[in-house]
Amino acid sequence: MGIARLTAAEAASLIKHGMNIGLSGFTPAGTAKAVTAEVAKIAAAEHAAGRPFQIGIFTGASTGMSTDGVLSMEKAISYRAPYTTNPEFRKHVNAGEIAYNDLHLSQMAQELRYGFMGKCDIAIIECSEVTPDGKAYLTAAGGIVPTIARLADKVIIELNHFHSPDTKFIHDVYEPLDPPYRKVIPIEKPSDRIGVPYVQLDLNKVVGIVECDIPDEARSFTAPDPITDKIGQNVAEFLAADMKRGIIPPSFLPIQSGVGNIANAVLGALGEDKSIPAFEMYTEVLQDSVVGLMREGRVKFGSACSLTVTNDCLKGIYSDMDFFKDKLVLRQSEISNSPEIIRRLGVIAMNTAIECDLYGHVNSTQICGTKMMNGIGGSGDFTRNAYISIFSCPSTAKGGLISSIVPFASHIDHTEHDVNIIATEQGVADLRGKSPIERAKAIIENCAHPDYKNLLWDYLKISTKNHTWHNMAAALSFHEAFIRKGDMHLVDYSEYLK
Ligand code: 0RQ
Repeated sequence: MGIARLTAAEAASLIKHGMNIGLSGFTPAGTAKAVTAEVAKIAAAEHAAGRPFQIGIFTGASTGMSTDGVLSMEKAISYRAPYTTNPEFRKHVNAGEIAYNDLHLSQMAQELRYGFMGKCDIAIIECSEVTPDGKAYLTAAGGIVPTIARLADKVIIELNHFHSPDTKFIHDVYEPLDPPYRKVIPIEKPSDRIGVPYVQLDLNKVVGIVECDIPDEARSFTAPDPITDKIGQNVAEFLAADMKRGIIPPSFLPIQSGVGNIANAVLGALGEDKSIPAFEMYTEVLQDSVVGLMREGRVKFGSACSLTVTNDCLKGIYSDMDFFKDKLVLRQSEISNSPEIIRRLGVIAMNTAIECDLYGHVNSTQICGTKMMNGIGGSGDFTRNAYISIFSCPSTAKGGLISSIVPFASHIDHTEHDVNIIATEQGVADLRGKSPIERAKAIIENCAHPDYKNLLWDYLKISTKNHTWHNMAAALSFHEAFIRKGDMHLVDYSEYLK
């Protein structure tokens, strides 16, 4: 008999108002796309008929236009977790229309299993191949698939022929047990494999296969510019110096690198700096720059949750699988981002900040403390457990009207206790082993833009000089100046000293 074939519209008709759906994928890589686009059409029709239609979404990380994008536009999402980068979704979240639960990515699968987020009704899983006995081979990401496939009442398979069936060579599928039965996750080096290359589905739950041929929806990057190049160079020189001093072993340590333009540029610079030996990655996303570095022999091995690469890059990997299959492994997000493994391997974590404050608190998510940008993603999983945790960002944003170094972060994702290094195009502040005021001085001296240095020194002068120097009335004065006057340069401390 085999598994039934369904059209995307037939599969979408199984999804009803009030249901929660679980999606494969991690970033737009490997996300189910065909059925959700049809769900958006159902939502539009229901809303036009005056009926409610909204669903909850559980997934690995961000998705793309065919998922978060079209569903947000149709106001069809009531709840979503975790990370997202979609601009449409951002608009609707910041309008207060969607309950968005922004949690550490390593925790997503286990929080579903623990029952923190309610029931997963239907899982939609993108595969490159599925066998008659229910072995599903995933595409460009590991995500949270074994968990949603097990928890959901029904499973829909998107068999996406855009992906090569050779993805079977790069997956290592493993789902841990929950406490009190959880075992050690036996990864001792980035290349260790601990599972099987497929997700075993329960055929009683599988309602059908939707065949499609849809490209992944990863964003392309803006080309590096002099600022991102300089940040990358500063980070690379800092790491090379730490190796020379013996802080990093001569064989180097595995690298994690976050998403976005800056992360991509930092990694490129690291690859070019030949004083750093060829290294391994233990990370959540592999971006285009890493794939190039693998071909050049600068990256020896990449362990990740997803191939968040452009489609050209992805096709390049698929057509060269003999080269890549022993240099790449894709894992579930709770394994790629596992605190246990990150701490054991001594991963060097490199993520991007929106803003950093004088004491090393980092805001990665919310503009001026209120407007969601993307989410914390895996940056917290890595930062908290890293051998060295690095945050980089340009010293200013929006043409210089915003200083990325502020007296007090308007929202804190990573605390002063977890952040070791801040790097901007101006230089690098090494916060390790320093007291709060020593950190503040290092950050102003090395990282702040020259236009903002005096304003930051003046902030310390008007601060109460306890263990942490602050003037609580003026702590958010930079943000207030931007909100009221459109320019952080226009901060006026006299307003707070009356
Ligand atoms: O705005 O898009 O309007 O131009 O933020 O900034 O400089 O292009 O940098 O693409 O690397 O993104 C932190 C958002 C940086 C990202 C963040 C504005 C800036 C621009 C984007 P425009 P850039 P990037 C792994 C780990 C959190 C999650 C994470 C991120 C836009 O890296 O989401 O690290 N990180 N996960 O102008 C106002 C400021 C600003 C600012 C920047 N201080 N105030 N706007 N911008 N700083 C990934 C996963 O977990 C899967």
